[in-house]
Amino acid sequence: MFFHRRRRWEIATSETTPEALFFDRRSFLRQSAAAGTLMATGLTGLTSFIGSTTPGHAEADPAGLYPARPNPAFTLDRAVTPERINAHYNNFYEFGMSKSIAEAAEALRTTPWTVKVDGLVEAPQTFAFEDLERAFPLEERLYRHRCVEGWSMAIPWTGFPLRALLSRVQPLSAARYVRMETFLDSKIAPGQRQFWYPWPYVEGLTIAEAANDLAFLVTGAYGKPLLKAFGAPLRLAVPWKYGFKSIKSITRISFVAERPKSFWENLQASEYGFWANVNPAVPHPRWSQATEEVLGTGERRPTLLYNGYGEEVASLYTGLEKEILFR
Ligand SMILES: Nc1nc2c(c(=O)[nH]1)N[C@H]1C(S)=C(S)[C@@H](COP(=O)(O)O)O[C@H]1N2
Ligand SMILES: [Mo]
Repeated sequence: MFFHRRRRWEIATSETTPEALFFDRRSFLRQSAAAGTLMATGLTGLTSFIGSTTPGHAEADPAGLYPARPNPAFTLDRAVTPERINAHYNNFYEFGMSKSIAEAAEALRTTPWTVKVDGLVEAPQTFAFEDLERAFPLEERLYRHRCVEGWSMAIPWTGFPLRALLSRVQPLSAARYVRMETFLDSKIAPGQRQFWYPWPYVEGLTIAEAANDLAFLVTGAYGKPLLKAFGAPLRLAVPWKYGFKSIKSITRISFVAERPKSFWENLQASEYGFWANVNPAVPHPRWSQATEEVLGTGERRPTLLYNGYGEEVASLYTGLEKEILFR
């Protein structure tokens, strides 16, 4: 059946179904009641999405690390999403609830930037971002990216496998999970003034997931250092999981014994779990996951189990069938 659809990036944000909708309605009402008026926040979330053609300013590349060598092992079954589309359709709640946070994200200061690696490791270490970026060989990989809201993109990420960092810092055997955390600075991130969100953004993986070759620490995209809207200067890409697992603007990576509770799980555990592996057969409480809109094309495609990465990751989940693996 053919549906005539406006392209997603032409749809007003108010018509889309952002991940936060369930919660935002309540918080909006709560805040409105507190302020005694319906004027308060929330309204920014209703601003129409108007894409411009200029992406944000790329970070400097003094060491000439970009573009990095493409790794031919990572190919796509679809075209790369144009950068101008990707750069103006983002989820980055620190900078607002709409998809058009690119301008607001320019307030992020990424120099200096440190990444603290701590917890249950042989060699805890705080890296200056420039050192981290130079400490591991960078490569470019083409990855699919699937948001639980039902849209997808295809992105040339630059970075290095998370497991390279693991071998550098040597997790202890007591470490069972990797917990990752985003910056916390409400002076520059207006979203973080919305006190009802459990800031900072937190995500986590098991050690086995983190050691899988696909788990990628991203420092660049489209052959350049990361734009701020993409989560500069360091983000994660775990393409077999829903996009919310791919945490942006990471400041801390901790090796821990207990399963970390993520930002979204804290907000709404019935909708967002720890595993969040892509599965077209398991609907999210608010969205079918059977198909996805390929941003930039108007095309709708069947979604693939593990977002098409089953060969690489399915074995991570043998013996875990009792877990809620697909939410
Ligand atoms: N710190 C942080 N990381 C985040 C988010 C966020 O709001 N804050 N949103 C997540 C969600 S829901 C998705 S779909 C992806 C979006 O990445 P993109 O904007 O590069 O497409 O980032 C994820 N990482
Ligand atoms: Mo998402």
